[in-house]
Amino acid sequence: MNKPCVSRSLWARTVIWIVLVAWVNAAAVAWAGEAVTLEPGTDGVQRATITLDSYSYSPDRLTVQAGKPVELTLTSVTTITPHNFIIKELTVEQDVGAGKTVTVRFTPMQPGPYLFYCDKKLLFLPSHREKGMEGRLEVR
Ligand SMILES: [Cu+2]
Repeated sequence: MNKPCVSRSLWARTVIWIVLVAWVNAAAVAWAGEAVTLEPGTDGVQRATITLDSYSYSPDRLTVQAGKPVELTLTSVTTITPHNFIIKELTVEQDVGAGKTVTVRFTPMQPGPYLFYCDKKLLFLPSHREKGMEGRLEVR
């Protein structure tokens, strides 16, 4: 009578362990972010869609070519929290309301690394950027 119980509990523990390991690995992948290289379309525009969540951009590493227009579709998947998308050196600043999708267009002329981030914050709390809402645009 005891044996099946022991093996059942062992099995349950193994399943829980596997789920935990899978969950931790999935989280690690999310933290590592995603990198994409944009290819110009037939019209010469380099397009990508970025998903905004609290507090991340996905993908959060983009590589583009200098001198060609970049068009980013920014899609927020939050229900309440508003975000934005800022590249200070390129004078890009775009608000993205909760659950909204907006496009932002700019043409980077100067090769180099640029950071994009969200500077939203609640009064005394850290900004979204400080919570990790930051990405990198590599202009080549
Ligand atoms: Cu934000």
